[in-house]
Amino acid sequence: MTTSSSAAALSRQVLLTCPLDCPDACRLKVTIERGPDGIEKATKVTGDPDHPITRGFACAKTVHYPARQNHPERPLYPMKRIGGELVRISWEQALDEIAAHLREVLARRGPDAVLRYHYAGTMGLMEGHHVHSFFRALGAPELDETICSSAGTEAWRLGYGTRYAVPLEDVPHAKTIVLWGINSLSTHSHLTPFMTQARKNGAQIIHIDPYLNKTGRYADVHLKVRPGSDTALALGVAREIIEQGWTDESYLRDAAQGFEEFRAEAEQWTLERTAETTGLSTSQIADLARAIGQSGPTYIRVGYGMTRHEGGGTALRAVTLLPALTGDWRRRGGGCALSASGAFHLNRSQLGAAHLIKPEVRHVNMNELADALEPAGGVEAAFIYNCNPAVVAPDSGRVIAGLQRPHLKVIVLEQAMTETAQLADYVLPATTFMEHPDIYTSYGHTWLGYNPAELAAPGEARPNSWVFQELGKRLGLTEPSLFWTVDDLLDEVLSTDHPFLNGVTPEALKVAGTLPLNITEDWLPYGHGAPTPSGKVMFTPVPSYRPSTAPLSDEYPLRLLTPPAHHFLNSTYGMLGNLTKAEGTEPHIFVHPTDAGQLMHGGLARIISETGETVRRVRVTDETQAGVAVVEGSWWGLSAPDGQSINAVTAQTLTDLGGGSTFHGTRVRLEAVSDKSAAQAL
Ligand SMILES: Nc1nc2c(c(=O)[nH]1)N[C@H]1C(S)=C(S)[C@@H](COP(=O)(O)OP(=O)(O)OC[C@H]3O[C@@H](n4cnc5c(=O)[nH]c(N)nc54)[C@H](O)[C@@H]3O)O[C@H]1N2
Ligand SMILES: Nc1nc2c(c(=O)[nH]1)N[C@H]1C(S)=C(S)[C@@H](COP(=O)(O)OP(=O)(O)OC[C@H]3O[C@@H](n4cnc5c(=O)[nH]c(N)nc54)[C@H](O)[C@@H]3O)O[C@H]1N2
Ligand SMILES: [Mo]
Repeated sequence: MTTSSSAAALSRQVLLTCPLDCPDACRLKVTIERGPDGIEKATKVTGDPDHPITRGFACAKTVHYPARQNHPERPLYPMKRIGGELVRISWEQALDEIAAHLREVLARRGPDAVLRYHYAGTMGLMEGHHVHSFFRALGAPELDETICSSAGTEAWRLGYGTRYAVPLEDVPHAKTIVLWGINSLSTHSHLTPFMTQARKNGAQIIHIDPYLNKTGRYADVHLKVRPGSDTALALGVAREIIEQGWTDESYLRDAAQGFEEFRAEAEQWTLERTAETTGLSTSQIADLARAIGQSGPTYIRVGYGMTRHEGGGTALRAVTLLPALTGDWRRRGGGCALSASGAFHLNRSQLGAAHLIKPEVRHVNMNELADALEPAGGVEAAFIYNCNPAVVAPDSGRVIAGLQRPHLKVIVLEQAMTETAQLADYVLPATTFMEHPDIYTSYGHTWLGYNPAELAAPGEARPNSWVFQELGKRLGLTEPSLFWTVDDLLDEVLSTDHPFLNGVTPEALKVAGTLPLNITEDWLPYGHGAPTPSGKVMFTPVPSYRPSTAPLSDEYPLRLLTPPAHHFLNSTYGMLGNLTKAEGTEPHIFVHPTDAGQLMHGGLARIISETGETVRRVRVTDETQAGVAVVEGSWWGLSAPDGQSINAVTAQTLTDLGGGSTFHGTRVRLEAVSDKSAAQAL
């Protein structure tokens, strides 16, 4: 696509899939301009008006992508720490030295001493997934990718098997929409037009979240549930649905298994007991049950928020079984959505050289990075890519200390000088999604995307895959899949005859740029059962409510939630956050008036948990509830008054299912600090 005839060579527009970790996987319209120096740069990002999910708009975060891509502090050359400073070196030197270190560590200690650490900075199949093949060829530990979705994924697997979701296009058919543990207006913004359409068709929108945010304000009803109590709420709702006779007996008989055991559990959750546990009123719970049980199809969009607690997997299981009670899976627009990922039935057998994983290989749970970096963990080379653990990993103080241990070489592949990159022994400059080709799935919709490299890499930035191939050559690795191109990978992942991929050929995808999976419009993912071993939706093992093993106490009277912010994607765009700091923006802690005590609105508070301490400016607001404090967003630590990430106070505690993270389950106390003493702590 080319614009402006006289300036044809100066400005053009291209369509590319957004690579960031978000369900929307938007089709972006990117304006590229050629400067007087002849160098092309992206200058503007909007949404593709013709893409049925993106619908012409980019989110409040990604409109800033050109600013981060063209940021003056973006690393563009390899760097090595020499005498405490990061100094520019050549690629040859960087790769030769890193390979030599690896050879030495492998000979002396074996592959257990080499750790890869990454997450979904890019969701590209090549730069985000296939690159792990280098480490699998070495036999290095498996990283269990638990920081985000594993509790939810495991909960869904137990109930439903493969992760399918109600198609977004069907949402306008729903008569009740329940947004449960998701701040979708910020974190899944392309759902909003579908909900607005449903609302025009008469739907009621209910938001279940411990504090009032953009989504609560958009909804018709906001239910301020007590954190960690969703299992109780779902069981209370289930009891009411059963008592009132709103269950779908034919669905329960034909498509589900274990309902009788579930009913016995739900029976214990009277409205009164549910109210006591959840902090809601009996009438709010009864109304919720009526809306879900009686309105015609109910669409329940669950988010990861409810899963980021000790009992988070069970909570998600309890909530997601509700449409099996009502049989809503049989009605268009009815059912539940967590992730649509399962619909991409790609051939993943060699993705990331998965075929090389040995049963005896050591596993590292990525939520336990702080432990893994302790001297006893024995790691001597850590490769960090697509991730910013100094900010996003729990117990970040100990992570930061670990990254600085003298016996450990830290190699960070990055597009930004993150706080992790600033701690590295080697920083290797990475390309962005506009500068490398890749393949993209989505967890919010069912379109597959392919991006060519639209821009030349600036400076000496290189794709992750290039770095690992160069290291592989230096180490004499012969695993063929390590040396695949994106075209090879595309051929491989599409080499399957699953009907959803009929017509989705490499050639067609590369011409179109994005293609929908071959799913019929009347598809009801769990209308007749589920792809579990029994073929049924599983009510067993029955979800049962367990209170937190770390209850609130006099010492720690508040539960701290740390959910995503509207303008950040995890810590991505944090760099821009630093720029806006100059305009007076910084992370705040929201505190309910009844908990404010000595704290001043606009003053500073020390947040103290069992893990650590950090300082934030206070906003006293009744948007939260008594006993609950909130800090939105994984801001770069240096945006905060004391230079620390909020993860200085979160813990490695894992969820009941899937070994997941518990970012919203921290118990804390707050102490007032003067601006002066906070400044001295810097
Ligand atoms: N703007 C923006 N968008 C993003 C991201 C971002 O950082 N910023 N991150 C992306 C990523 S990686 C992810 S995983 C998703 C996450 O997106 P979500 O799934 O929306 O985020 P969560 O952290 O899971 O929190 C969602 C909501 O759950 C609430 N919550 C916390 N505890 C509980 C509870 O016990 N019960 C209930 N019912 N609610 C609770 C929180 O207050 C929060 O408002 O968003 C993606 N999109
Ligand atoms: N307290 C608290 N902590 C949280 C959360 C929370 O809700 N509360 N959310 C958690 C969740 S859900 C998630 S998913 C994690 C996310 O945590 P991360 O995966 O660390 O996500 P980001 O902070 O966005 O950092 C991604 C990094 O990858 C880099 N990157 C992007 N593309 C490429 C590439 O092609 N190559 C290379 N080499 N680098 C690239 C970006 O520049 C960016 O610095 O954070 C978790 N941490
Ligand atoms: Mo995430």
